[in-house]
Amino acid sequence: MDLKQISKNIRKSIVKMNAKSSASHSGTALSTVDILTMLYFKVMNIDLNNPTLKSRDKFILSKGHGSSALYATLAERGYFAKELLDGFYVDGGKLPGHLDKDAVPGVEVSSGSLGHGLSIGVGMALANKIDNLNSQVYVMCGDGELNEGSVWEAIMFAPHKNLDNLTMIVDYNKLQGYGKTNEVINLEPLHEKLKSFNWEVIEINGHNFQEIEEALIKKTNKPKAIIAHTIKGKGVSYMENEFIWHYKSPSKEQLEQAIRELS
Ligand SMILES: Cc1ncc(C[n+]2csc(CCOP(=O)(O)OP(=O)(O)O)c2C)c(N)n1
Repeated sequence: MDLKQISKNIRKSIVKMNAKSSASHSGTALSTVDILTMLYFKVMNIDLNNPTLKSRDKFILSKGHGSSALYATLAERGYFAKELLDGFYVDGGKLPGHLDKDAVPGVEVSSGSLGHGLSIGVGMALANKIDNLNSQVYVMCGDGELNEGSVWEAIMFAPHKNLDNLTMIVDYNKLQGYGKTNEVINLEPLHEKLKSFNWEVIEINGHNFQEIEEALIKKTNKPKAIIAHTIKGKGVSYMENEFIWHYKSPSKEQLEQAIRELS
């Protein structure tokens, strides 16, 4: 399986979807892609013949405004037909702008209001323990999302319940909705903070497949936090690290350039 090719396909779908619907959040979606690719194509225990099997691993995209990335990944993996991606965020379409678990196959949790995904993941991981299920729960949060106090309640609770079946991935792209994360509310020293809350903390380059895989499969006896250093807009030169692509939608010419670069 060529993970590099898969992630390129997903990135192409994302820019097409956002261009077609004039939607925001292209940069948001693009920073997550290599991690989503590794989860859905190599690491997670999922069965497309039985996608709601109780013992499946679960992924929650808590930064639900990056929905186009999860939809594109689920379609690439075969949860639904790729044609459905044309109905992203448009009248009559089947894929809502923010994630809705009741509308789209494979979406585990509705999100978009930031700050809730980790608490839901904690609940799922705790339920797996109670049910003696050997399943993993993965939650991806944005760095700006970590400004929400509710996230830190979940960060306190997970080690209290020894949730070694829970992984939080921080998509640390250093930008958020209104500026740079270190200027809005600085998270640093994030590694030390999470460690002091009794999490196992691993820092990686969130675009390096080997580092992503090693971090995801590493067994720990505590909840695991992966601080993934990423680039907002990764893969499309004019979007990389450019704050404005939190909001802008690619024009026809910009879409063509993006597709050329990703081909
Ligand atoms: C509770 C809540 N408050 C505010 C917003 C508006 N909002 C949407 S995206 C965003 C910034 C998120 O930044 P980050 O988590 O770093 O995600 P990124 O897009 O940079 O990956 C904000 C504040 C929201 N969706 N939910």
